[in-house]
Amino acid sequence: MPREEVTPPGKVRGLWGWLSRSFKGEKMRTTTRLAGVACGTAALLAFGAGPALAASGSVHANLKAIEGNGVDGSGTAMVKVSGTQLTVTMAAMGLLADQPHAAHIHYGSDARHECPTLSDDSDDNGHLNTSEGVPAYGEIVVSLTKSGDTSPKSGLAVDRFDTAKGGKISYERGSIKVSSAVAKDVLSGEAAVVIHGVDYNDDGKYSGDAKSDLDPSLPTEATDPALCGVLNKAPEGGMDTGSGGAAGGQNNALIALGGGALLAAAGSGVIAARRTRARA
Ligand SMILES: [Cu+2]
Repeated sequence: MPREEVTPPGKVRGLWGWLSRSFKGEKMRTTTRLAGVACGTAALLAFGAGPALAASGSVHANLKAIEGNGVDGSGTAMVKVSGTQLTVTMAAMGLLADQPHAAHIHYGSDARHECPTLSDDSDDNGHLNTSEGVPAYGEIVVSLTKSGDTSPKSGLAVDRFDTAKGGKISYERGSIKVSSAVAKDVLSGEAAVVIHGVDYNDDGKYSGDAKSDLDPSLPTEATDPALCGVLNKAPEGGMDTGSGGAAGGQNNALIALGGGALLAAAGSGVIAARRTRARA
């Protein structure tokens, strides 16, 4: 019975036997066997080199008012990364009501990975425009539109951004496709969420003679940054209820176990536990 010779040992034997009986012929059997080998290799790689292959996890930002831009607001943002898909949840308040607010994830490999301060006000006008913030937070890498394209090209797609009804934004969007490089940058803890749109003259709309540094057809109020927060790997103090060490202890234990891979695998669970605790 030469055909029996290709039957592999062990647990898969039953399945293999079924497959062999189902698909008569050497060619199909060879293909099936090769597929089995490929799966085995993939599984080995996934467990052996997890963090390098599987870019998954969550980052979180506390959004704070940009210095000099007259916004009395705040917010939070959470970005869940699964491979090359992002799910972004964002909540903010204190924004100019009922006007479109461009919002982005910014990143620059040579940026400072922080939110700008008045020391970045290179034209010394007392406000920070979007360009003046770039040395701090980098360029747009994802546009947080409500529909359609989410690439940097949609950075000023004002008709597709949230209009902050009552000054509040409550945003959630999943399946935001990014490159693996952007996914990695977002997970690095060095990207930032920026919500734009301010009202220097308090007239309830985007107005004034100063033109936007991004699009001269718009007033600078429409595009100057309002809120900003760096997407950290762990929630900042503000999210922590102070109950202390359980989540941190869990992290430490995982690190002690030697596990970048283990930590990455457990990451989403740890974050979920923290969120639950923070809300409690
Ligand atoms: Cu932006």
